[in-house]
Amino acid sequence: MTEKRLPDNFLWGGATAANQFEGAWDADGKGLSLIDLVPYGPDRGPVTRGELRMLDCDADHSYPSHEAVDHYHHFKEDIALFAEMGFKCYRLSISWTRIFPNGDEETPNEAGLAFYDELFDECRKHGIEPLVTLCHFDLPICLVKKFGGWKDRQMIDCFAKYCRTVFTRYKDKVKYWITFNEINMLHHMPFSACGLLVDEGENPDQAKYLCAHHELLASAQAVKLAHEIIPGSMVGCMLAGGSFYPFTCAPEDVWKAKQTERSNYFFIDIQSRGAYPNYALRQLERDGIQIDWQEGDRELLASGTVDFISFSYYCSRCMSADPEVLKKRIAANAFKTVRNPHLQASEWGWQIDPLGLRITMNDLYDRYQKPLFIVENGLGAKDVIEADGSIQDDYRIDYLREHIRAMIDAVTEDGIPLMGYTSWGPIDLVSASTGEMSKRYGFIYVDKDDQGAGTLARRKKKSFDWYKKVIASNGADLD
Ligand code: BGP
Repeated sequence: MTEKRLPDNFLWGGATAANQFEGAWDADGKGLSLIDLVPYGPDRGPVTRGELRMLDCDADHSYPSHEAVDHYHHFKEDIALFAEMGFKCYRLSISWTRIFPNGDEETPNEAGLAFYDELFDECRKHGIEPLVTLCHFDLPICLVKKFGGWKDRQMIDCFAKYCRTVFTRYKDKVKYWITFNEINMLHHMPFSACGLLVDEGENPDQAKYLCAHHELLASAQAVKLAHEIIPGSMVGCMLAGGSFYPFTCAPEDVWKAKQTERSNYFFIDIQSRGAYPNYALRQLERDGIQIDWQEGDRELLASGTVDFISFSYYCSRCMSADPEVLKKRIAANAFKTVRNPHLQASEWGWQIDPLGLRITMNDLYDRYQKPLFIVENGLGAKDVIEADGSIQDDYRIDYLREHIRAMIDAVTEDGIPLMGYTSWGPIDLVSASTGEMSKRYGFIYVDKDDQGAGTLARRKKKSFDWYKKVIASNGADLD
C-alpha cells in the first residue's frame, strides 16, 4: 500500500475494438468492413499496409474478425465480468457497418443501432461509463471501392452522417467519444487506417496526406456535431503513443528522433490546436505535397478542436540518424524501432518501458495542455492453463503494476490531469497486428486458439482479482 492514490472519479476500465471483439461480422444486416478482409497469416501485414489488395473474402484465407470472441452474443456476460472487477469505464468502438452497412445509405440499420442501445444500457445498469471510438480500423468496404477510402472528400459527409446518427441516438447514454483510433497509424498501416490503396503511378505520400486532410476535417466536424447534439460531451483524438528516444546523445540522433516524433504528432497537433503546424507545412512543401485546401477548411479545423488527448502506450521507441543502426530495427507495434539496450522485450519483441509511459504523458501534456486519457496499455503474452484450471499470469500483473505506478507518479508528482486508464483487451481478443488469439492481453481468458477452435468460454485469470483490488483502492494497492 502507498499513500499515492487517484481521485474517486478516475475512470478505471478496459478497452476493446468491435472488429477484434464482437464477431458476428454479417449478423442483423451488418455490412462488410475493410477489416473483415484482413486475414490471419503471412498476408495480414501486406494487406494492412495496402501492399496486397484484398477487396473480397476468398477461400484460401481465414478472417479473424468474422467470429473474434463473439462478444456480440456474450456482451451481457462480458459486461457483468467488467462490473465484477469494478470498472468505471468501458472503451469500445462502434462498427460503422452495423449502422450503415454500405456507408452511403440514406437511413441507418435499426438492428445495428438496437445492439449498441442494449450494450450501453447494460453498461449503465452496472454504473459503467462508455467511452466510444467512432472508427477503429473499421470502415465500410463499399466506401473503399466507391471512393478509394479517405482519398475522396465525400467521405467527410458519409462520416458526418454516421456521427450525427449515433450522437442523436445515444445522446443520453454516451458522454465520452473518440474520433479515430491511432490516427497516426496512417503512416504505418494505411489500408487498415483509412482504406488507402495507392494506384499505379500515384505518389504514395500525396495520397496519404490527402487522406489525412479529409480525416482531420471529418474529425473536426465530428467534434462540432457532438458538442451541438450532446451538450457536455467530451471528444478526444487518439494517438498510437510512445515517445521516441535518441539512440545516442549525438545531436543528429536527437534531431532524427524529434522529426520522427513530430511526424506522428502531426495529426493530433491539428486535432488539438486546430491548424497545420509550421514544421509540417514546410516539410510538405519541400516534398512537393499539395494539401487540398477548400473554402472553409481552415475554419472547420480551428472550430473543431478536441477536448482531451487519448493515446495507447505499449512501449517507447528509439531512433538513430545512422543508416547502419537503422538497418537493425525491430518491430514495435506497426512501427519500427532501434533496439534499446536498456530494455527487456515481450515475446513479440515490444520493449517494456514503464518509465516511458510517464515520459510520454509529460511530453503530451507539455505539448497540448489538455487532459489526457490512457485508452490502451497492456502486455500481449501466451497464457498456460494449469492442471487445476488456474492461469497464473504474474508477468501480466508485473507489467501492469509498473505501468500503473508510473502513471500515478505522472499524476501525483508531475501534476498531469488524467481522466482515466483503460487497459487493452480486458477479455482476450484478436491481435490487431498478427490476427492471433494466442497473443493475449486479458484478465479473462477466452477458450479459442489461433486456428479458430475452442468453446469461447470465459475464465478468470490471476490478474482478474489483482486489477479488481487496484481499482477498489484507486491505485493505492498495487501489490
Ligand atoms: C493498437 C490497436 C489495438 C490493439 C493494440 C495491441 O495498435 O489500437 O487495436 O490491438 O494495438 O496490438 P496487438 O493486438 O497487435 O498486440
